[in-house]
Amino acid sequence: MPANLTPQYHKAEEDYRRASTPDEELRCLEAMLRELPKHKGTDKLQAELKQKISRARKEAEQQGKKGPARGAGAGHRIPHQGAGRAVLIGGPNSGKSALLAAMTRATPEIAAYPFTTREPLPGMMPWEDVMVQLIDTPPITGDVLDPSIQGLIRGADLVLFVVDVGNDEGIDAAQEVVERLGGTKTRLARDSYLDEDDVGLSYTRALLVLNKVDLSGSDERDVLLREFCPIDLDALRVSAASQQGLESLRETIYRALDVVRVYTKLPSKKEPDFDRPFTVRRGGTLLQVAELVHRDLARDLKFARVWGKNVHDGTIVKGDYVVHDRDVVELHA
Ligand SMILES: Nc1nc2c(ncn2[C@@H]2O[C@H](COP(=O)(O)OP(=O)(O)OP(=O)(O)O)[C@@H](O)[C@H]2O)c(=O)[nH]1
Ligand SMILES: [Mg+2]
Repeated sequence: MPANLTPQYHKAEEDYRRASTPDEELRCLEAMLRELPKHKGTDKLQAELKQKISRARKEAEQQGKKGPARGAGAGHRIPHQGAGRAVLIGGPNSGKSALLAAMTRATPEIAAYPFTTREPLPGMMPWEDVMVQLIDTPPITGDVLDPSIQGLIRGADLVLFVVDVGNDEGIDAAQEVVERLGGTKTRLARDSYLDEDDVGLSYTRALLVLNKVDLSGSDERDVLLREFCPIDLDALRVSAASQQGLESLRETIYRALDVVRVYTKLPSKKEPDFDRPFTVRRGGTLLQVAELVHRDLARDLKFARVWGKNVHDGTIVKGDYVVHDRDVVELHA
């Protein structure tokens, strides 16, 4: 990779990874080509992008003939909220809705028969002083994959793959989910990234959530799952019913989002607003924080004073300052 790719290029690339329809993929690839600095060092990348665009165009045309694209449907309309989005997926009856109900104030239908959940449903999970958006989804089986789920997975910051280790059927159901997703271009992995060679093949960071550990035999099924199902993900053992492991699940979800919290302070006020931190991805800049506060502020930002563990109190910084967790910034326009 040439070192001089612009932030605009990286943004287009990130949008591409999250694209949920072939049409969107095509638009993002075109944006990447537009944003790519054109010189000798990027010749190879330009050629690769053009090839991908041509392949994506064909896929988009075929999709156009086939009808509704993956990513279409209700899930597409749920706006992003909070510090990040984690999507609960899994086989029928695994306890996705029970987990949503246990960790947020949402009130999904929970029942002992499969296909209870028909539409994606969001809820907000509090963690310390931030909120994380969780989304419950309809079940995935060998035969059924709701078109909205792939779009939700690709657009998620994190996927929670829920497996029922309280019943033998849970292991088979998990295997079906892995196989079903394996036949698509939407895959789960330890990190989110794009396949360099295959157009539209996108990996989303995921955690394995082994649910119903309150039931007997869950330990042995945990071992069975690893033996028979090729899932290379970090796992947590929880129970939506007894609440066991939920505190550590909450924390793991928050940490996996890899965001930092920044508190803003008005120049005219003595105290920062500690109620409502803004969050940006680790490595994010002051300018990104200013954008979250107000678009105009990002445009007009002159400097900021920062208080935090990594700077002297009141240090004056510019928009390119990399913010740290729990920094307090006083923005001056
Ligand atoms: N013992 C026990 N039962 C649970 C637990 N979590 C969920 N259940 C039960 O498992 C059944 C299915 O739970 P749901 O939350 O509806 O499962 P789901 O994954 O949303 O199911 P679908 O919407 O059909 O995909 C219900 O009877 C729940 O009460 C748990 O941790 N322990
Ligand atoms: Mg459900």
